[in-house]
Amino acid sequence: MRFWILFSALVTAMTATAQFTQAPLPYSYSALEPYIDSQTMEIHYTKHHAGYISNLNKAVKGTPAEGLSLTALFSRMGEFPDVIRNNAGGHYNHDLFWSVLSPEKSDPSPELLSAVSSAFGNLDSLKKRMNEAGAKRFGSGWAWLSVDPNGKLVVSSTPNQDNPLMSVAEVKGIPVLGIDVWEHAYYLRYQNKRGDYLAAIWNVINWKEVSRRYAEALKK
Ligand code: MN3
Repeated sequence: MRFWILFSALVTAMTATAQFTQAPLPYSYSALEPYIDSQTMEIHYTKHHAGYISNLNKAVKGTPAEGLSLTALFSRMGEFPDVIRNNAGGHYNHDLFWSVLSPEKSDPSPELLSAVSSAFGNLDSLKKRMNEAGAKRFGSGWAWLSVDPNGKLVVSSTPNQDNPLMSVAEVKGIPVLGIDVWEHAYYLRYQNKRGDYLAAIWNVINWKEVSRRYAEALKK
């Protein structure tokens, strides 16, 4: 554990000059076992997410996108090449994904629960809607729960590394929960059974963080 903290600090120091950096994972690679296996977590965090950040830093350098925040990039997505869209999305989406997972059990806040009830009926219906959105996504992408511009909860899905903050998204909103349905998120443990992965992931959802994001999104 101590080595891991030192290692994370070293990586942070080495990448300090880059515009976009990777926050430490808030738990160990094995923390979400048996629902998400340790090897998947390690490869996902150290190779996939880290790769999006490194490619994003390279892609913005010396272009009009340099110095813009992720949300600024997303709001003007049509102006930038796909390499920025894919890697900026890849960075933001994974950052959000790690934060909405946790080995510690928690419950949605009363405010979130009440919004879920009025939008979907109950929590189980929300899970069903999210799982359908994830299962129906052809190829790679994400399932999202977002607060739409009218302050209502909405479920959607995006292809590749797109997200609901992007000006190019079909359904726009501020995401409060995102589930990665790329094969790299589940293949080692679940192989082609995306539905089994989606059913299992609800055991490790960090409802405390989803509730915090919901409260934040309503203020915007
Ligand atoms: Mn991923």
